[in-house]
Amino acid sequence: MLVDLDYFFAQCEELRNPALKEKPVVIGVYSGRTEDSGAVSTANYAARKYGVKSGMPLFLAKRKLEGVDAVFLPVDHEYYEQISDKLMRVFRGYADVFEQVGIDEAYLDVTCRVHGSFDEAKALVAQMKVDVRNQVGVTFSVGVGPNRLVAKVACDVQKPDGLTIVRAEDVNAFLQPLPVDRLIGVGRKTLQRMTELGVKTIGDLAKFDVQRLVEVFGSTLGVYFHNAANGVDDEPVREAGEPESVSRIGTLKQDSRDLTFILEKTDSLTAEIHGELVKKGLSFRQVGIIAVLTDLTVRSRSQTLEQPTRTLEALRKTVRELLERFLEDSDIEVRRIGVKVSQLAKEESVQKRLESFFGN
Ligand code: TTP
Ligand code: MG
Repeated sequence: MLVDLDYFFAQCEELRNPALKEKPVVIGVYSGRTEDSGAVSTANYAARKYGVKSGMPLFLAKRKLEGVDAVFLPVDHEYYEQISDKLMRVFRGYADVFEQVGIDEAYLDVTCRVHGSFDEAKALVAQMKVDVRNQVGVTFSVGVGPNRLVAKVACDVQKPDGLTIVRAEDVNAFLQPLPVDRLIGVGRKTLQRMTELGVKTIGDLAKFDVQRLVEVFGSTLGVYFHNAANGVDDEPVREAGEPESVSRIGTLKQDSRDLTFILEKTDSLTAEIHGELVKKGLSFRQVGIIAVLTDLTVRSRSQTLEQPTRTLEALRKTVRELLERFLEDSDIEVRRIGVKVSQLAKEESVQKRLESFFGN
């Protein structure tokens, strides 16, 4: 799920001065040249009714609120950071894996603790809303989906104090009618280009020839847009500051395609990798091997496990399976062999996942 605080800076101001709740409130970044030069940082929903928006010049916001009993305040970042820290601590407690992505936004992977059930996710959000109201006193909106991308788009659909749940089977019906700039990465320039191509909705983009997209936007973006429009996103939620992967590679004493011989090498690589994971308290969910062959071509194979794990046994078993399959497919000898683990997460969250999984 994605959680995003409602009109965050302005809501923080309401928190320390509840009398503001009755009025349109505009938070401004004052550039200081003249009294009204600067831009709107955010505004509460009462002010938004008058057409005030983030990024708008302050003088324009003032004009829109002329004759209205509105309040204009300068940003107080330090105070908002304090509230944000408090909120993030609460949110973190509801996640298997937690990733803060902005001062008022965070992704929560809750898959294990809700046993993959959207109904349980809904109940979890209800509990979280009460908890945050009691502990901090603010409201937020939530999007729940089968992946990050869908959760993010869902969160923007209903605000403030919203909750939008999009189940796996409803992803396409949900995304298709929405304007294409609801997708992350479709900014003003991209939107313009897409409009020229006749792409208005996410559905238009999903149907658009992927080859053409690659020609227009390059392969990385082109493929991303195609996948995103189809609701496809494999990015894991990741704790900040953790490496994305740990890997080791080594050269065989002699070129070989003998399983036992190569396993001797991978066993020492997996031992090193495992040591590093233990030191950092990380679990892994994806295992890959990479082989440099005698003709210097590079091949790789990978596998995602059903559960995150941290045992050396599981790592070795998966490496062995990958290697067996690889050797069946290839008749060229291996010169160098590497092992990589990814989709890493803090051990404690695995513990929590297991606890919630076994219901204690
Ligand atoms: P947002 O979450 O984009 O906006 P919001 O929380 O004010 O409103 P919403 O209810 O739609 O989520 O941004 C979080 C904070 O970041 C926002 O309160 C102020 C700041 N911000 C700016 O300073 N300038 C900007 O242009 C935007 C978009 C946000
Ligand atoms: Mg917000």
